[in-house]
Amino acid sequence: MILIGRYLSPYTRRVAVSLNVLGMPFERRPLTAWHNLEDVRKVNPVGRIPALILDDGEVLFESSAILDHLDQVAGPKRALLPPQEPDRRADLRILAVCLGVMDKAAAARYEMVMRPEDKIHQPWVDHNLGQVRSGLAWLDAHFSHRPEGDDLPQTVISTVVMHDFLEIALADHLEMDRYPALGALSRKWRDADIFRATHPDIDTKQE
Ligand SMILES: N[C@@H](CCC(=O)N[C@@H](CS)C(=O)NCC(=O)O)C(=O)O
Repeated sequence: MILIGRYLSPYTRRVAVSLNVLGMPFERRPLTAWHNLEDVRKVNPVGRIPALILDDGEVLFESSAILDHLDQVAGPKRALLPPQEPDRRADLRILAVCLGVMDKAAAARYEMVMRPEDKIHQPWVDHNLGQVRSGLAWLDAHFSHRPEGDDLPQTVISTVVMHDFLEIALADHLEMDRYPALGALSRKWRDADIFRATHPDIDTKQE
């Protein structure tokens, strides 16, 4: 399998960590829509990362659709998202907030980095950051009630990846110490090999 995308993308990275957790080997091409749009369009008509090229050449895109396929291949006992209700919908709720925070963080960041400085619309940045903060507060309350475990379900993988992304991409705009349960979860996992092997620094060092 070949994973297309850079690890600064939390969507790409959650797929990479999941592949590692499931013990599924993969190669990676660290492309982005900004530097390699034509190549990214060849694997995703919308021109976004991640995409996963399967061994038979079929291409999957959208991180949730890719992860759904990996869970199907892994089977119900190893799947990272519970296959049965009510656990499944409970975890999908958490993932919806986690992905919403990623989307809103990306929107705030794009507004700040893609526009000329005099065209940045600060109310739109603030709007998105407000949504990031309220999503983080909800997730922090959730994880403060969750018993510490050594398992790595998709909810934990995506939350740790999302937390790292915010610390790298929006550290000057968010007060991450307001979310102690998320900080504790991140500290517990971020140095584990399975996360370190996909740290965004890996791509920076390749440049
Ligand atoms: N919902 C998508 C989001 C993917 C996404 O937004 N990827 C970003 C990188 S973090 C991208 O390729 N952006 C380029 C663009 O939107 O032009 C997923 O879960 O895969």
